[in-house]
Amino acid sequence: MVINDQEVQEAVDQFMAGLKRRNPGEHEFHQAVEEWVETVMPVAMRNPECDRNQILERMTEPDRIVIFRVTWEDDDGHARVNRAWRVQFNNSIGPYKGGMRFHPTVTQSVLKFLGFEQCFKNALTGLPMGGAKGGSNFNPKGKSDREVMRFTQSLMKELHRHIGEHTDVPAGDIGVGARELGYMFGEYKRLENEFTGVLTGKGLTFGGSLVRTEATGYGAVYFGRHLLEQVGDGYDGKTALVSGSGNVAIYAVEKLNELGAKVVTLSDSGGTIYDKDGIDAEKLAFVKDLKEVRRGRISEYADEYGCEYFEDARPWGVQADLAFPCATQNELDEDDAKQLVDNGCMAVVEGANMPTTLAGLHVFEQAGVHFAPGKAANAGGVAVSGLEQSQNSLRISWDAEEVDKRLKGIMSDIHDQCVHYGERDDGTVDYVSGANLAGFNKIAQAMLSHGLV
Ligand code: NDP
Ligand code: 2IT
Repeated sequence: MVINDQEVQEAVDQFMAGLKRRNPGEHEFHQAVEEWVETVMPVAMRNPECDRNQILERMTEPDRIVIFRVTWEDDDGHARVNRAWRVQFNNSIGPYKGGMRFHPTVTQSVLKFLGFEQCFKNALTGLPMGGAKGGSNFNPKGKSDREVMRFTQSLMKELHRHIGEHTDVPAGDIGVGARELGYMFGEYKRLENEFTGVLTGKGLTFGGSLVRTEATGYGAVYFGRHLLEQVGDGYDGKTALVSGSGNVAIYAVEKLNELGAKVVTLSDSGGTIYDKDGIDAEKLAFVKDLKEVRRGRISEYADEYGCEYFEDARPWGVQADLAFPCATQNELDEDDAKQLVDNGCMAVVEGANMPTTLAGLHVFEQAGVHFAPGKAANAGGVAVSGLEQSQNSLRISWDAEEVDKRLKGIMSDIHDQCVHYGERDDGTVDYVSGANLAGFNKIAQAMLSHGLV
């Protein structure tokens, strides 16, 4: 069936109008769906089964959302109230899987966009995982360990009834790391009297997987290596910008250093450090201690090493070959994209989820910048989470070499799928289309097999 661009655009506009009507004010969710539907609509229009079974409508409607109050007591004995959610988006190809985010900017819209993207990301890994996301508007910054513990325990008192190793397996995300996952696991175990792989990213002494901590950052850099090889290039001698200074950013820098690139920036919500000499292994050890142990600000790096610090700024004004946005959604907009293009940036690899705005993405597409979307490039984290589930089910632990080998294999396979579904006539690769279509095909097939559920 021949369908022209105008017909596709009209169908996209009509679909988005309906989605916006059904989900008013959920801007992040609208954005994630729009980026996706632009690429899958032509395929859906050519397949009458999609319309007959309302596949696009069903894929953009979460299976369920649980919303609940979390009451906890702060160190002064005052009651505090937060809101928490678990968005169980789609379990067609496996139990729900996806992280929990604790950050004051968390809303239902943010968690719906994250849960939606998680479905396709998880499908790309080749592992049996459906898509979900959860979290709370709780702000862990400035809270004592005991406050974080009490909040997390209170949250789990409700969440435990909605999750389980065969139902829904949460993990970490922004503001949820080893400490929070440890408390969550402890509380779940107490409430259910069961020691199971109900969470991933667990500590190594209670069922966690080696390389899970490093997996998202490492995986993004492995993906970037394939992307560069595809155009006959590599990391050696390249300068890279990394944003954020949390879990994903730190291990992206570690792997970029190992593979011969020089990273010159890191950031947090306070600003950006620019170290033109490069953030080498010794300086990165300082960042790990600063962020993972002392929970300090990135400006302290500039004090320590005497480099530049741009308050309230993001890294995208600095000249470099590569950009790895690894902080949060919409941290790279149209103007940032133009600046990167003007400065000769050749590739963007998303370590974060949806860090680039839709307008920014279109700037990169028009300029021919190689662009790896988060749902492909940052899938290494959830992939190793899937491997953690496998190890828990088998009651064994693989060594780091084995997990890293599997991670490399999965990232290579995701890259192959993107090329298979996204190769353009001129031989370049549209990774956004490729990732969306590969994930869509797999989930659509499973949904069609299951009937109208
Ligand atoms: P962390 O909490 O470890 O680090 C987040 C970093 O981003 C911090 O430097 C933080 O700065 C910064 N940041 C967060 N929110 C904002 C904001 N609104 N404005 C400016 N800076 C902000 O989280 P992760 O490293 O785990 O996650 C980073 C990104 O990667 C997220 O998009 C997440 O969804 C994605 N991701 C994470 C995976 C994982 O396995 N952890 C897997 C796949 C994707 P500050 O401390 O000042 O807030
Ligand atoms: O966005 C993500 O993929 C994650 N935060 C990791 C999810 C997981 O289940 O490991």
